[in-house]
Amino acid sequence: MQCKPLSPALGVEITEVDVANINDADFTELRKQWNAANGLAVIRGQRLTPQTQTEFSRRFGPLFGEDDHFQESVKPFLMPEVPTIYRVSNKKSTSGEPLGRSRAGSYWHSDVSFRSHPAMASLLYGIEIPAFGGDTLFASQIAAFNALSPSMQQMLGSLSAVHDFRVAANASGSYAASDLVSEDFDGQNQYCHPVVIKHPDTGQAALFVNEGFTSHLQGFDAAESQMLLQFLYNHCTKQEFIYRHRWLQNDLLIWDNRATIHLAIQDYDADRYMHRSTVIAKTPEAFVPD
Ligand SMILES: O=C(O)CCC(=O)C(=O)O
Repeated sequence: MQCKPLSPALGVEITEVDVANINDADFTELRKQWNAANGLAVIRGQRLTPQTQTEFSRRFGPLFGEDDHFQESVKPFLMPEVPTIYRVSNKKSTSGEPLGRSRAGSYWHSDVSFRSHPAMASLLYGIEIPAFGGDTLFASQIAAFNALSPSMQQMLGSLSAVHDFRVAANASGSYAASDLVSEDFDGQNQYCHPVVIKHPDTGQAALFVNEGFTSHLQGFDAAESQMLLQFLYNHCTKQEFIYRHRWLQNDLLIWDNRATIHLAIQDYDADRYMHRSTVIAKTPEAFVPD
């Protein structure tokens, strides 16, 4: 296995590994490299079926689609025969049916942060890639936290934020209203998390708010909450915390939603088709400095 850093803030490129047939020692090493790279691995040249992607993903933990389910309106985009695979695509079948969620992630977010058990790792496998366009941006929320002053870190450490799927659902251009169903808003897609969380493997602190799903800071009035959150959104997406991924066919990206946020750039018309599997996290814990 060869590993090469991708940017100062996050990301490691891994080559010379076949994740469909990875042994335990190499899996342990891969996971170590992933954590050391602040939770983003770009693994090149993989050959994955929906089944082998699911089996590899399960090594990280239980998956959405089997141990838990996504919000209801995601259902049409799951592979009927392999419901652990969420299809992300702008393609349509010959009869005009969407072959995946189009415009998925067109805002900064951490996957499923609106649940008590949000996403831990997301694994996105690039099957059809435009010749240019359709890059994905990742921002390290560990680097973003570390760059704040000690006073700001301490203040944020005592705060909690409500995450709510409604925020993305109501944002213009993100979801077609026709995709949404009433079960999306039955209460299970809203949860209050600490603003600074502790990574369970590394003990590092990371900011845990995102423009896509965070609705407000607990205990503040609307204007105060809006002001503080806007400061954080501007801060946590600064250029120095970002890696921009230009996809190659057969790339498998693994990102840690407890350490990163991401945004998919919607600047292409060419066909793009990807398979995502999503590992369920434990409920994040607040970071408490020593
Ligand atoms: O299409 C992409 O590059 C990323 C999609 C996304 O944001 C997601 O799957 O959460």
